[in-house]
Amino acid sequence: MLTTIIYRSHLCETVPVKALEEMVAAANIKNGESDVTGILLFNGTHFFQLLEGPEESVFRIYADICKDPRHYNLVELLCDYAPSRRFGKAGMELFDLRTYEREEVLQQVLDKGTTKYQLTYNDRALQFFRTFVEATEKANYYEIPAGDTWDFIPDEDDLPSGPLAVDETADCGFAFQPIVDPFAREVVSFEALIRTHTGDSPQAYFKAFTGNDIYQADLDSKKVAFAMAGKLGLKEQALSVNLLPMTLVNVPGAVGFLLNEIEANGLVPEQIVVEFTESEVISRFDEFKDAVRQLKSAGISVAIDHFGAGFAGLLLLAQFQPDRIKINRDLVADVHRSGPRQAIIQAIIKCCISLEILVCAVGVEKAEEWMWLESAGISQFQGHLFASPRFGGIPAVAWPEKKAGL
Ligand code: FMN
Repeated sequence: MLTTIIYRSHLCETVPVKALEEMVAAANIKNGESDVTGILLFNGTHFFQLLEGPEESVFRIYADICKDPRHYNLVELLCDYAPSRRFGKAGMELFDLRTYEREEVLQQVLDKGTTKYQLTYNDRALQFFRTFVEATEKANYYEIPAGDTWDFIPDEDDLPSGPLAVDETADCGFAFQPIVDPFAREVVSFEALIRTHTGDSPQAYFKAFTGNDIYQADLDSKKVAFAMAGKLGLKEQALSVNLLPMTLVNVPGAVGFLLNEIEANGLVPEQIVVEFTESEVISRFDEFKDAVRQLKSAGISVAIDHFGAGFAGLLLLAQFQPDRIKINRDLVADVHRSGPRQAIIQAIIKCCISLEILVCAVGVEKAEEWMWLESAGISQFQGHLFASPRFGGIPAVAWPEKKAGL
């Protein structure tokens, strides 16, 4: 199937521009043999390339290009299919934008077109060319250093002394995972993640319940969460717990129960954040709104977890504004390499800035993801890169340290 990939990248400082000619000559032969066309633009700093041809060949060549150490910060902007080739000539062509007038280079690209009437500016691929040539998106190119610029070393000295807060007699247990602000070197809050009493998964815990019992179990488990948090001495930071929206609707006196348990364990409502999952919010919106009203009037904050997972989208923020949102891990994964993920996260951030909603990125596993998100304006992170959940206790945080000599 005829496939088009467009990406943008940054030339390494150590690579002389002259060396590009040789690379293009070799690529011209390789592309020609694979029936692939590569139109490469270079503006003195950044590359922009369109690859077009049979799917398997385009993916193979693109995989080689991604591994090429002569460039970095490669961001895939488009991966699409087309009925016919935009650019007939297989091979490779380099346009050095410094030697062309802007309009001229676009015209040159259009002149490569197989059938000119197809190359209209309605075409997304062509629009990407125009945007790159006109440099209108440049403010959004976050130039992040290589991931190995940083060491992430767990700070064991930070660990509280004393035993883990596991209660053998309770039905369930909790693992605690910090949400951190790495530049401030600060733990801003903890999330209590439900487990069985032996530390097994949430699914293993909830599978014992059917029907409405699940809501009672959901609520009762918070007694254990607050007791463990109290024992662990989480007095300063915020504490997030997850709740099904229907728990507040179905279990009479649920908010009163939460407030009692919060107080009984030396905590205050203002430090508690109740997280609702985006999908559950959407399927029961009216009930959810009522539950939120009750929580907010008790002083408890509300967060939407898994935001952007595809159930609600930004419309949710028109209907209800939480105190914070947690961006879904599927959006965060490899964000530094993906134009679409970057565009969506930037839109979420922009919205949340206007609405004064705090944004946290969840599931951060790579230094590059963290650096890109930090450049985009996020300062709170949760993920294995910094700390994995620890059953019954608080894990050590691996704060980023710049490697010596970098
Ligand atoms: N190699 C290609 O075969 N086709 C290309 O279109 C192509 N474009 C490239 C664009 C840039 C910006 C850079 C830095 C490299 C490009 N390369 C291209 C080179 C590949 O990354 C890689 O070096 C090459 O495929 C290795 O080929 P070989 O294993 O046959 O030597």
